[in-house]
Amino acid sequence: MSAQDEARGKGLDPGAGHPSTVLADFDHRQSLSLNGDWHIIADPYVAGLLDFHMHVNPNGYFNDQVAAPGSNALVEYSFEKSPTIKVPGDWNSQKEWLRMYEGPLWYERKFDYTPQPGHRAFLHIGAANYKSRMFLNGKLACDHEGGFTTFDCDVTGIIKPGSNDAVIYVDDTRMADGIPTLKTDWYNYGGLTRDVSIITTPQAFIDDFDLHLDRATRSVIEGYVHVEGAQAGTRVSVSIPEARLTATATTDATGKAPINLPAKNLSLWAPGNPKLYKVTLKAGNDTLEDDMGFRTVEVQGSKILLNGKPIVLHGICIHAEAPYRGGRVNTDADVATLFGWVKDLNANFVRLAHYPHDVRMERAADKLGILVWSEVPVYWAVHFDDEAVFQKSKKQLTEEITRDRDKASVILWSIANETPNTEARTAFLTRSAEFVKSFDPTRLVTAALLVRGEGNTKIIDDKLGSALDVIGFNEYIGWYEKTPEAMDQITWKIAFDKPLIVSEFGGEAKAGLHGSEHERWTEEYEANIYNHAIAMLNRIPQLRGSTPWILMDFRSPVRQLPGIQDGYNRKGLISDQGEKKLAFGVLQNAYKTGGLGHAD
Ligand code: GCB
Repeated sequence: MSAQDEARGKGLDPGAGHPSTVLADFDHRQSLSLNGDWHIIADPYVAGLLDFHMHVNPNGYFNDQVAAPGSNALVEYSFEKSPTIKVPGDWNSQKEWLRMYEGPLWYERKFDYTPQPGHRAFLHIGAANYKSRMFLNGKLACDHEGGFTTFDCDVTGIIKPGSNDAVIYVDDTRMADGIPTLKTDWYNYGGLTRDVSIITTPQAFIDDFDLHLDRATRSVIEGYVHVEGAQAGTRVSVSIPEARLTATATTDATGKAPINLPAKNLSLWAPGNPKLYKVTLKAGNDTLEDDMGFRTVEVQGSKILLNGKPIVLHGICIHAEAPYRGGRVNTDADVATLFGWVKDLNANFVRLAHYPHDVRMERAADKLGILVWSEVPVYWAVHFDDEAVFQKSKKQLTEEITRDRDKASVILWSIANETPNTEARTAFLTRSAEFVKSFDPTRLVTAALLVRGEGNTKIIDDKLGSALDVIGFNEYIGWYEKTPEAMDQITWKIAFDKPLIVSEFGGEAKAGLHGSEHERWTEEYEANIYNHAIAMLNRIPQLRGSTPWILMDFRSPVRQLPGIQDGYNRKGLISDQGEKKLAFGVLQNAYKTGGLGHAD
């Protein structure tokens, strides 16, 4: 049990805290940035929350007390006198003494705010890894679990004119029953790793919407607009001025207004034509703008159709690891570097592994015409037999989809990566797939599966495949088994008439280390794996896409080999310092010549 659970058990503010929400299209809302310096107190013994008998301490750090000058009050902490770190940013990369720290840590800052009459205010958190509690002016605004999804806390009732005091408790203790669980092959960067802001909305406002092109005719934009706090019968409009289109509707008792907008002559979004329209949504006093592309994606037999035409996905996996500086991707510059490399690779697709990334990634993909596989960190051996864990995964999927269903680039929701083939796992993930299909029926559901082998035959028959639209599979022949040359003898047996994406393959190389193509860790060895893998994978007729592992080297505590790994997984095509390895050129060339996968 974590300290947070302990505190919850002891009833910290019972009933006072409320759950977070996710505001669709939050990045087009009026906002006050709270990025910048925040005071921090690392609190491994949770002194800021619990007293010596583990009862909630009513004078916890969330009160942000200051002993008045000259007073004799006992206050055993001071945010004011504590060091600061930057938000957004994990704590590990910013202070040497926090490099390996995993546990609770408090953030504090003050800000001025002028509430607007008739408006609501939300504390927006781009990501807080892993559990967090948001306090404003000493009151609990909301709590949240999940380190990579974006969320918003309604602070309308507690924000005040003038100076406000925000205190945020973030605990990145890895949890057996968390998502992800205790073990991952990535670094557990703790803290407020993405933007933090205050978002202002009208009292009744558009909090969620789904507007997509219908698959059957590609000439109607259908979906809904949801208005939070609306009275039934509130008028809603959706317009696309450039295409001279407008639809109106009214909300029902739940605040939902169905949209059906005939839209015959839209220029359809696709790689090569990343056309975005300005879309204006109105409801009562609220106006929200978005930049949206319109396209369809579907499966026909073993093909993937984009706007009705078969497509081959030339992709690459990306972790949210910031190039050159480490830590998490959270700036426009990070995103520009990563997508610059993706373009250079001649790719049209990315797998954003293994968790939801900063929204800047999907926004950039929308603009650049790059298709996206988006994933939740149901990774390896999460506790599939625990209903509470299923509910956590469902919540993360809900948050991820609510945030990104307005992005044309996102075509695949991935519900898991490399999970053990057990009955409990299959039941859990079949439910996840069903949930995603009902929550967003316009996109495709996938997962990265493991492959089994019998001699030189590789078999993809994991039962979970039945629940998926597109089957992802990871294979590491030449690295974790056999030799690169052994791939020449491999044949494939696929149990499903469905599209396949090879969601990972590769091997490690230290940038600048050269030698024979048979010598592990050299650039030549990694390139050799790519050469043989491309030839082998092309023998799978229904291979519709590829996302080799991985664009850039990334930090991982399970990669210890001194002089080579030094705490990094070196399977990047590019080092964390931007050096391209030989394998980059191999894949770049394959993608240029259309030489990996088949559209039909
Ligand atoms: C995998 C995992 C990925 C690892 C990679 C590796 O199969 O999905 O997260 O980093 O292998 O390098 O072993």
